[in-house]
This record gives sequence, structure tokens and C-alpha cells, in this order.
Amino acid sequence: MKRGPSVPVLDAVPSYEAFLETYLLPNRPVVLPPALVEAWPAFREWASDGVADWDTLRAKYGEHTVPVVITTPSGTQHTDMRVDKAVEQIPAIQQEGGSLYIKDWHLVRGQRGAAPTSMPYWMNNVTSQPTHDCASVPYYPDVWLATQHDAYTQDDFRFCYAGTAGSATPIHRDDTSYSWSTNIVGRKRWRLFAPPDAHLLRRFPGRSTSETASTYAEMEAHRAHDELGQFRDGKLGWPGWEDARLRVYTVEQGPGQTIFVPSNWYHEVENVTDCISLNHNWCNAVNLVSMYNAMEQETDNVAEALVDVRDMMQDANPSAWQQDFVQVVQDVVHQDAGWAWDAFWRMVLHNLQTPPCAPSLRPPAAFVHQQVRALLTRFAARPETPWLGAPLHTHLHALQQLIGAPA
Ligand SMILES: O=C(O)CCC(=O)C(=O)O
Repeated sequence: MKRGPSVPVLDAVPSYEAFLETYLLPNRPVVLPPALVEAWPAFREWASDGVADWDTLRAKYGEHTVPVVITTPSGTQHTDMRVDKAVEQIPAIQQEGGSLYIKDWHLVRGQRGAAPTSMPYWMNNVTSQPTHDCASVPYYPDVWLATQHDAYTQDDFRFCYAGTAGSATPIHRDDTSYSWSTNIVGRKRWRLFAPPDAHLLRRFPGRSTSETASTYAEMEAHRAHDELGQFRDGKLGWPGWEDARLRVYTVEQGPGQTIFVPSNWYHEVENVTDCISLNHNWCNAVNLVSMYNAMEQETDNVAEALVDVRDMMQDANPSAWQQDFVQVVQDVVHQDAGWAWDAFWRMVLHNLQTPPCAPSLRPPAAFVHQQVRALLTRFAARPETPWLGAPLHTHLHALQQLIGAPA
């Protein structure tokens, strides 16, 4: 039996400094203990005798419309349906030997406007009720995406996953953001691949756009049939898998445990029993460079794809095409990625001007300023920067004032 690297599973909640130094800055995964979330209403309400309580979910949130994946021996179906309808189907699907998975459910957003006590968990920036106990979740407050989320994007990046035993999420990565996943009830098996091993998951390891391995089980089946490397039909398979399978980090997550999934780590999740979990994708100053790099890459890709549009604009208006072209590129980036430069810099400015939490729960200001200063310098050299609108330049100016960056 092969044994790969493992993810540390902590019995005690570390201090913020320890979390920052040992996991956040080095970008390493960790599993945190139930003590972090024991006060959450969901932790009491969503399990009955230690088993997922589907009836409670149906009674409380039945009218939410959610994405659902149903897998049966005859195939996999992706659909949107109400939570009550999904829950009603579970017995029949399980009898067929299948699974049902409610995924990417914006439960918190769906409860907006409802009483704070109807929230599945307590956070001062979700409920705006400072009296609620947010001290039990010491690291959650330093999140830059969710605070003021409506101001930056349409998304709140908070999800609930509720699935029956055997349901799974194939190998993927959450772009450059971090993820918290707190398992409220049930057991999940996680497999994670460190960023330097990402190429080993590619069908053609040297080509970053080639297909990514879909699931661990499927890759192992290829291996069992001697189909790694050269396929029977002559196509090259996944020659990297032989190494990837030895380097995979595996951990089983129990009820109440929270896994920190670092930025850019590919991962796969399998529900060993019926599971309900709460997730949150987020960023802060630590992975800001990664977020910036992704935005830069997306902007360059879109500009390159629109080169014909650029030429047409240039021909039509040789003296003043840049501003219009830059705006078109920003609009497309916004459509593709959910945000563009304006929202990125607004997010940075907002979180520097109004930090979401106390200094003891975020990296030192000198570190944050250094991260932002380096990005401002890079941004100043980008070809589109002079042509971006006045509001964005106002944000940049305010940031420069705040951190003393060169104008
Ligand atoms: O629990 C799952 O099925 C997927 C969760 C996930 O991929 C994440 O939190 O990043």
C-alpha cells in the first residue's frame, strides 16, 4: 500500500500567528479542530444522532433553488432544483446505487434579509451583529472577498455542499483563492496536489492547457489497465500520474473539522458518508500576488483574443482608440472572471482603509503594504493602465497616499 504525504490534523486551535507562519504564508493545507465552529447553529441543527439530517435541511431551506448533481448507474445529470425536491429524491436514488450532491449552494446569500439566527454560522461580517460570537472563528475575519462583497462582485463566495455517501467533486482548483471547508456532519476524503505537481495531472505535462485528470479513481483505473503513458489507441496518456499518485496528500475530515485549502492546490473531495459542509473562498494580502497574476493573465488573454477588434478600432479612430479598446477588454474580463481591475483595486483599497478585523488577526501592516506596493509598481507599467477610467486612478492615488508608494 503506497503512503503519500499527509495533511496535519490539529487537536487544538493554533494562534493566528502560528496559523500565519506555518500554513498561510507557506501555502500549506491543515485541518483545524471542531472547537473552532462548535458554536455554529448548523453544528447543532443539521445532524441527528451524528447523521446528516436531511429533513431539517428541507424544512429550513426547502424553497432555495440549488445546483444538483445526480449520479446513477445510467449516468450523471446536472440540474437546478429546489432543496425540498432534491431531498425527496434521495431514497430512490440511493436504492438505485446512485448519489445526489447539492453543490455551490449560496445558502447564506439566500438567507439575506432573514433573521441573523437563521444563518447556519456566526460571523460578524455575515450577520452584521457584533454581539454574535465571532471569537470562536479566529481566522475568518481577515477575508477580503466577502466583506463588502456586493461592492466588488455579484458573488459572496460562500457555499453549502450537501451530498449522500459516494457523491464527489472531481479534481479541480479554486483558481488563486483560498478555501475553508467546514464539515458540519459526516466524513469526507480529501486528496490534494501541491502547486509544483500540477503539471503531473495534465494529459500532456508540458502543456498547461491540456486536459486535467478528472478523478483519482479514473486515473487509477487507467493505471490498472496499463493505459498511462501510451494509450492503446496510440494517444499519449497521463505520464505524470505515476509520480502524482505518490505525491498526493490524503486526509479524512470528520464532523466539525475545517480544512484550509491553500491557493492553487488541485483537490478532489469524496463524501465517505452523507455529508453537509460549509465552504468559503477568500483572499487577503497573503495571496494577493497570486490573485493579481491571475487577473493580469486573464486581461492579457482577452486582449490577445480581441486583436482583430483592436485593429478595427485603431483603423476607425487612429488618434483615440486605446481608451475604447481597454474598456472592451475590461468588460469581457468582467464577464469571464466576475470582476476586472477596477473591482480588484477597490477591494485592496477598501480592506486597507477599513480592515475587516483587529490587527492581531491579520498579517503585520508592513507586510501588507509591501505586497500592495510591489503590485502598484507592476500595475503602473501595464499597457492598459493609463487608459483605465478616472475612478480607478482615484483608488490608486488613495492607495499610494495610504501606503506611501511612489506616484
Ligand atoms: O466538498 C466538496 O465536494 C468540494 C469542496 C471544494 O472543492 C472546496 O472547498 O474547495
